[in-house]
Amino acid sequence: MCENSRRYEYNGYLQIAMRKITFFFLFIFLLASQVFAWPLNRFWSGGNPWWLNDSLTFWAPFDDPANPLYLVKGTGSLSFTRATAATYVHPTTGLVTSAASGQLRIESNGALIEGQRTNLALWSETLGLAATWVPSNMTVDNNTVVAPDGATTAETLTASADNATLLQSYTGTVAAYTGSYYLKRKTGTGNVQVSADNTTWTTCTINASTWTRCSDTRTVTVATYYHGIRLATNTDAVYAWGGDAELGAFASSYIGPTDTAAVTRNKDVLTAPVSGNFSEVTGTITLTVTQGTNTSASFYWDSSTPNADAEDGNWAYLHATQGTTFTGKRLGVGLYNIQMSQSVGPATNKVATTWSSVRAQLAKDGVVGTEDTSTTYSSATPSTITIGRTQGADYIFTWGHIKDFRIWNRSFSDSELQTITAP
Ligand SMILES: [Ca+2]
Repeated sequence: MCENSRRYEYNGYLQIAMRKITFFFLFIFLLASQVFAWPLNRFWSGGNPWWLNDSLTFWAPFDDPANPLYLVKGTGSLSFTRATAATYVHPTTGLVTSAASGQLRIESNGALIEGQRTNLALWSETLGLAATWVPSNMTVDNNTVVAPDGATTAETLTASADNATLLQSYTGTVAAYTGSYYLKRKTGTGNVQVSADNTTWTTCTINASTWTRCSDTRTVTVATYYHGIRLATNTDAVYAWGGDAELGAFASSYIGPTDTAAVTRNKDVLTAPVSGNFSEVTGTITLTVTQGTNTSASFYWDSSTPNADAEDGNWAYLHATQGTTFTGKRLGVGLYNIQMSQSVGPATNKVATTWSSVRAQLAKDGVVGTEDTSTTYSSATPSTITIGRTQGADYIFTWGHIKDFRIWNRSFSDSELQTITAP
């Protein structure tokens, strides 16, 4: 008994000692973690060097499809309008998903900003309707597999001879039109081709495991054309869905489903308030832009004054013409116009523009432009910042994605621009 109680006593002291030792090391650990965490937090606050956050006035990440207008930081709120529904590729599910009118679409590369387009292809998800989609040397089986939107609405196209086609007629003017289709290989290895004019065909690289959106752009010159799909080799078979024929030199996001009439997707209009977020005297804007194969001009952001001038009504803007230039420009009193080279998309670029009373500069992917030190700032105050589009009546769109849009209320040095835009 006595021996046992002594043992219990000893064990009790041992446990207390162990607890004390444990608490001591826990205390040391917590102290150390605070000591080391402080500078790390200072440096990495918000995932960014802390010295950039002190003057950050506005930050729209555009990374949450469930909360597309969310601001990490800012005064007021983003505003978005689009008068029609639209589709987008959901960043989590990967499915072609419907967005209601007024819903900003967030894809994996950020906010998708497009202009108005019309899908001229009728019955876009009913490719077996022979009165509209005319098969030649081809069998069409309806609703055989799961489509890119997750519903079992995709058709199987099987060639019964070489150069089997599935075509739909449309009426065009003298302009560029683009036909696009989601395709996936079922059997065979022959060429799979698409065309916007049934004369010249683009061969598309597809596989048997994922859907590929194939497109072809042709400038049409007579009234009636046929767009569609061609299988070069007899007995080859593909899955097909989402026929889309648009007036334009590149495919925009899929517009559908269509049935007896063409369907129009209206323009995306995204704006941010100036007050509290933006200073016309000094500031910096950075963003990440991802563009497809749009070869025309595209705008990343724009601002307007209450009294619009002759060129777009802009106070300042940032835009690119693929294959030629990336431009930062400021109009009115104290013009600056800095340009850098720009490659043809698809590409993702981290870009920045900065301005002050003595200097303006541009940067892209860690490289700065040629600074302009002749600038004196305009007395005009912009009323709105438009993201991904011009303010003016000509409405030039990004036709791509804007992500991580930030405004600072101070001008950045060249080295800061290089750091913040480093790829
Ligand atoms: Ca179908």
